Amino acid sequence: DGPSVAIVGATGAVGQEFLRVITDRDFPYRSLRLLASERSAGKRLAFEDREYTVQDLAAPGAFDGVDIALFSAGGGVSRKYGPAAVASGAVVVDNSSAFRMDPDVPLVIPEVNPEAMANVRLGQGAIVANPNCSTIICLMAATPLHHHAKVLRMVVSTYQAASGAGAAAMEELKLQTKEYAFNIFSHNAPVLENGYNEEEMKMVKETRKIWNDKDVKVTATCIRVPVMRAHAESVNLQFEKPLDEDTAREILRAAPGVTIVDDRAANRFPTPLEVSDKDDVAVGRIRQDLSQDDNRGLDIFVCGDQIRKGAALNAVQIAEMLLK
Ligand code: A2P
Ligand code: 11C
Repeated sequence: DGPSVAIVGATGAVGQEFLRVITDRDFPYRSLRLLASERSAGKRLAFEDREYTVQDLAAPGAFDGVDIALFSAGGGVSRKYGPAAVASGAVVVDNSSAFRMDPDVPLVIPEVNPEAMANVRLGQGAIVANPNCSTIICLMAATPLHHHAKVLRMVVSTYQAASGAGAAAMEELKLQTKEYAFNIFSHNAPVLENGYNEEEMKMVKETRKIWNDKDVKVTATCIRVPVMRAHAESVNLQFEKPLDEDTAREILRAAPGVTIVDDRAANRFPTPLEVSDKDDVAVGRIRQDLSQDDNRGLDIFVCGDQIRKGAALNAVQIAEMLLK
């Protein structure tokens, strides 16, 4: 029982994680179709006591009978094949940036803005966009604080894992660790006219859309570090109302999908390694920002698994909402 599911980009880093998350969460499905490029067509993949043959996404009828299509094969693939999946009646949960800023497409973090999906129904073709991983990981921790004291301005600095650039980049990090180990570099996304790179601008624009707040000020600096699969982010928040750090800690303790790791005495705080393969985003270094008056600022440090909550888990949670 359950929906008929297709995974587009099934051979990739996120595609493979979709499968693990489906198993871990016992996501119900009637049938499963694994789609990738013609390079992988014919490849056999074992999953949950069955063997599947990877099919060519470009073959006719790739989406016939599909209820939910989880896309993670890059923006170009989503733009090219997403509309065909929608036309055949599927709800596309798209992990790429292709449709995120389209005003008709909900951009959803289930713990943050589930209401954005109110008009999406299984059986009526539609696209739901998964935000960028850095945005998801940041907003998992920042949103509960925002709801309490209203963020006016947010300054983010990221330390991003290789996984965000795909399976090939993870392999490259393994092979070339000697070169990467003693260095970090500015995120590989193209740099725009205003000096920001695309990854940084995603954080700015997606936060405004997800919070439905066109006035919130956001700035970001995105850096790639030699870490395999979890992003770390330093987040500075400026609030409209005062928020003391003890209250912030209580709010975060109650926040779904968030774990506090904040042991000052033992100098134990979130690390990318510890959150790898975990669902929750870890938050620590929770402290009042000294540079702001009247408890109107906080600094926090968050880590989250880029492939999991930053991509596959968030998308499967969106799919679960469709089943309710
Ligand atoms: P393939 O393995 O056949 O190249 P990653 O993000 O880890 O690099 O993975 C990218 C995923 O997207 C892979 O599953 C890859 O399939 C798939 N993909 C890339 N380009 C295309 C394409 N033109 N058509 C279908 N799938 C594609
Ligand atoms: C990274 N955030 O870590 C990127 C990867 O818009 O979904 C995913 C890009 C996106 O490099």
